Amino acid sequence: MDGYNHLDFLQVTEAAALASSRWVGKGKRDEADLAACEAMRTRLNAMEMCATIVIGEGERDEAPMLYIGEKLGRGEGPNIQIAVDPLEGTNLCANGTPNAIAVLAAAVEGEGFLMHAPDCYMDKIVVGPECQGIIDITVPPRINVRLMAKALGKDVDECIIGILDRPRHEELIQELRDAGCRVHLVPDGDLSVAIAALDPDSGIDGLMGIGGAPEGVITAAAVLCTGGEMQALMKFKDDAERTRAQGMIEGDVDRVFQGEDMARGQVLFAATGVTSGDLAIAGSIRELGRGAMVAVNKWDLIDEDKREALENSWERLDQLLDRPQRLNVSALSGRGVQKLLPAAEELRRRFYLELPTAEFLARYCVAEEGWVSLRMDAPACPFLQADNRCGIYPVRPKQCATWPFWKENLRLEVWEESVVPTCPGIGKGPLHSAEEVERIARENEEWYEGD
Ligand code: VTB
Repeated sequence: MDGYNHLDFLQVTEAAALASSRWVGKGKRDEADLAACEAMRTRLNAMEMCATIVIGEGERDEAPMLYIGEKLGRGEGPNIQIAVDPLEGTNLCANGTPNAIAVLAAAVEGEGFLMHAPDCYMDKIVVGPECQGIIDITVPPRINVRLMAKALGKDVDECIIGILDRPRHEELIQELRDAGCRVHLVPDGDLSVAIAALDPDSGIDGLMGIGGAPEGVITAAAVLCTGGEMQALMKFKDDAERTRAQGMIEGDVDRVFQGEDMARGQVLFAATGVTSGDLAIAGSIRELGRGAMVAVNKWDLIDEDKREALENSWERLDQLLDRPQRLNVSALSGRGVQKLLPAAEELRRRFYLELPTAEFLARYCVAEEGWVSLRMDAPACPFLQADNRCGIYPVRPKQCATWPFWKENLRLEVWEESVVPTCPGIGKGPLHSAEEVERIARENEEWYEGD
């Protein structure tokens, strides 16, 4: 996609990744997906282009944002077709496990092509550049893996194939293992596995198995951009799915699809990690309102090119985290390592109070009727930050951690008159059962009484 600012698209996936990274590990896949969608849509809409979503969150009636056919952009500039997956691996994000990414592929109409795949399954095989020209999805997987081993100059025993962990893959997994191959099972996200397969240094040699067809088209865009090979077969649940596909795809829908049948010409591919890489960490650090120190290991061993790439990513991190302290160290030669502990200590001191108890009590607490509590006269809690978040959240006092489940709040009038109007979290987050609420209140009280 010449003449277009590629970095704009990278910022789109970065924005989506950053937005969803705030939900990493929180068990809320829908919230994470929504955050990614909103961020991605806002960014795309601000770009000078007439864009149409060709692969997105679903059909218009089932997805409010980034649905197939949605027009985005400022309405001037080139006509661009965009395939998006704002959060590929919503479960991975919700569970805090690796491989969740924000991803998109784009093609200027007339210059590039992205297949409009229906939301059905697709059997895929993806390999990196060294295995280009040797795979064939119609032959048994054990044959493909033998050919791959030969091309890679290693034993089958050293080959690693990534596969989605699903019952439908039992036979495939068994066949590969019987052939001596190693299988890397992932709970979700075959697109990330495919990206790893394209990178000769990732340790994954190939992707096999059945995943989503829309993800397959975005994978084909990645293959086109980085080199490597992909072949696929559409898998239909029933005739209705096949008929629908026939209306969307040119040619025989039961043929072997080569990567170029799904993405060809001038195509752009952009992806940003959500649950791995610096952005995810940056997101959670910001979420907690904390500071960060970054240690760059093996600094003295990396070559000029890598140093430059590192400096560039450092600049991004620098903006995201508001100037984190950076240490260049080398665990191998020991250079700079002695600075790590004092720097970590300093960081801790800056973000958590280290005060003798007497001073803490005098500065931040009041004693009333035999109870010691945080003083709220400053004008609010002394630890409330400008962004309305708790400045000492991970170490906040019990009274805050258990609020509003205090015994005195568990009366309807008190709840309605003083808790509901003052607590922005009411009605959000997980639902607690009555027994649980009572248990928290009881424990809270016992804790204070025993104090
Ligand atoms: C596939 C795969 C994706 O979800 O769509 C999968 O391509 C859904 O498969 O990468 P199941 O119906 O078997 O759960 C992902 O793993 C994540 O979006």
